[in-house]
Amino acid sequence: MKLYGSIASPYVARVVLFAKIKGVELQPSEAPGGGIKSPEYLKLNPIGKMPTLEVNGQGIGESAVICDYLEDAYPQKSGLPKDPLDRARSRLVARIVDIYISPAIGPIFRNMNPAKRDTAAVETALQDLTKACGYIEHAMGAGPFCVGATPTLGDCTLAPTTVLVRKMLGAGNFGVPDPTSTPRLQAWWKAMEGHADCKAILDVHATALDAFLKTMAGRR
Ligand SMILES: N[C@@H](CCC(=O)N[C@@H](CS)C(=O)NCC(=O)O)C(=O)O
Repeated sequence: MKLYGSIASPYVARVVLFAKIKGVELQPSEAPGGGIKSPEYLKLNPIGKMPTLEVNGQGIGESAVICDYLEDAYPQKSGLPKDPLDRARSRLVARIVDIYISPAIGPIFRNMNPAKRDTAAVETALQDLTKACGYIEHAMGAGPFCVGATPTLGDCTLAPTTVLVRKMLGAGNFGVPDPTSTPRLQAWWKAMEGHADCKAILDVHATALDAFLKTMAGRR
């Protein structure tokens, strides 16, 4: 089994975190053929995005589906809570990240440069982002993690995205309060940082993301 992609990607970092909390060691490596648009990579994953998990020569794309696969293939240690309602909460956090937070990140990411900013697009995206963080808080159960006392799927999905949101809002001078800094989300983040395995992966992710954002800023 091989994971392709860069740890700078929140989608790749999610899979690495999820594998780790399940006791599966999974480090990403460079895409075959030299990149995610190479014919070799596209054969495994025609979507041409990272990550891809290669299992027995077959490619599985989409980070959420890769996490589902890992949960099915490595059931010994679950990455979801035990209680059905708690499982739903953890999955709901992950779903909200994918369908409400991620779409709001795109316009913010493309408008980091204040001199070339589409302010209307940014304003809408920031409002969507703030609303989505509210949905996340509503989906969360008793903490300190998204659901309970240990990290599960929701945490692994939310954490790298939170890193990205904080870095973008910090670097872009958007003049809005960080929607991930509410008391519940701060308590959640503190729990993530207090979890040695999660912190180690999030630190590597954050460093790689810094380098990526610096490269992108140089092109704007
Ligand atoms: N829905 C996909 C999104 C993956 C994604 O957008 N990955 C980005 C990196 S963060 C990518 O590969 N972008 C390259 C491209 O779109 O060409 C997933 O969950 O895996």
